[in-house]
Amino acid sequence: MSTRSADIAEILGRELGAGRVIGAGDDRLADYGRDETTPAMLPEGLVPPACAVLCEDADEVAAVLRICAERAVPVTPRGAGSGMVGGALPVRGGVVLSTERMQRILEISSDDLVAVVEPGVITGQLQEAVEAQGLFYPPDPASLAMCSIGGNAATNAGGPRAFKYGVTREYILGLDVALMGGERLRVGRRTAKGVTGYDLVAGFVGSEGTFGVTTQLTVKLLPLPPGVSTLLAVFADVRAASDAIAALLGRGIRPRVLELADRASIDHVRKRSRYRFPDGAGAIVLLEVDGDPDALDAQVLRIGQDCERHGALDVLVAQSPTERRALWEARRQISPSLREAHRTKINEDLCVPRGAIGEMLARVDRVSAEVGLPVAVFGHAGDGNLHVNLLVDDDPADPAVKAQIADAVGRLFAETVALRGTLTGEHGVGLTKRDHMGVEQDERVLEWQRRWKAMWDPADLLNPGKVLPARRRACTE
Ligand code: 2HG
Ligand code: ZN
Repeated sequence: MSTRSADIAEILGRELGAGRVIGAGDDRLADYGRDETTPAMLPEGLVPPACAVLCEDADEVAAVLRICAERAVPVTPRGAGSGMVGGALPVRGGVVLSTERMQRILEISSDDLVAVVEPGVITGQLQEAVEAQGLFYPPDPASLAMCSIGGNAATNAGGPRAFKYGVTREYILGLDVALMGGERLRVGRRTAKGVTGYDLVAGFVGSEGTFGVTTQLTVKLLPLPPGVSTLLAVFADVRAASDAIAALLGRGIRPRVLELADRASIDHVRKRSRYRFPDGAGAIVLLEVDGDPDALDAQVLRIGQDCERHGALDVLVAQSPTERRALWEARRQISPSLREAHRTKINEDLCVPRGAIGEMLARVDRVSAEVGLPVAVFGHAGDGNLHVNLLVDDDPADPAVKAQIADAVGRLFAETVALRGTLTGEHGVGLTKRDHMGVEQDERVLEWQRRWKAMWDPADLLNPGKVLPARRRACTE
């Protein structure tokens, strides 16, 4: 049975209650056709949603997936809408299924070191709730004040602390998911270890809402580190900073955070920042260590001395929790301040092997100069994960500017892969990188992924058009 998209809002309203459905004519619907993705990065011809459904529990999620599957209506799952690659934007219209109202923290167990949560829980709120009990949920995407744990699982989000603690996948033990058609599954476990069967959790995490919709997560917690100390090393330029990073990594130094920002990023964020970055800073490296408070001072001193030995012009240690917060606030404001200052920012989150960070930065500079687009680079340098932002002030719809952007992005991806890197370290593929997947992955690898997707969603109705590019040729091998 096929249903006109106009009718689906009415059918879902009848099933779930009108209060759950935002349909055509409601101003709020436009919000469900956009997220934090730069519009110029999106392909043309996206069909906006016919309606958005604000589900309140797993039964409602399953009902939406059943009703839409029966009527061949596409469904685009959505968390908090903080994604930067268009992963939660409908391509073929249909229904946006939002989990934003599923916000309950169902359990925090200090005995088992787990929390059980609904997908709409805001990541920063989960962190506060567990920290109040002396526990720790490490993944910290820069958007943690607004992003949701379900969206983090869908994209396998990272963040600064991934350097020491790893990304979201390492903290998801178990998932309840609803599949297109309405079937519900519980995958994974609650235990610290477990190897029973294939690791379906690992497959669902990072599948960008194309396999199923998460309705509950069991996440792993750690004891809260008793002390934290943050320091800022200032360098003459990004080259000096990346040489120092290489030297620190080579010496086996493992802070929990090792972030880099270049001059352009620092200069942009000054306007929005309470933290006063030293005048003329050409690059900064933000480091943070945690652990036994009695041992932290010595650790910080050693790292500071190492930074100085490797070219830092200055090393500043945050003297109070307020100063530390201001520093982090400034770091998290880099992305919004770049966006605010330019007509368009094209943000890629390239990731190269740690040993290639310096070379990648040099290649980024070369691409920027050759293509004629200024660039700001910052991010999770300890992981080789660089947020390369092309800053565009001309009209991105102008065909010449469009071609310039496409040229720059194509070259950045080619350089990344040439250095044995990967196109996205944490933001995901979504729509913006979908058609570049072939630069990194073999057609046969893509084909196996298409088969995997088809296993969960044979009619291609759940978040269609994401992650995997259209088939280029029949796969015969
Ligand atoms: C960050 O680390 C985010 O601040 C955003 O991942 C990155 O805008 C960006 O390029
Ligand atoms: Zn980031």
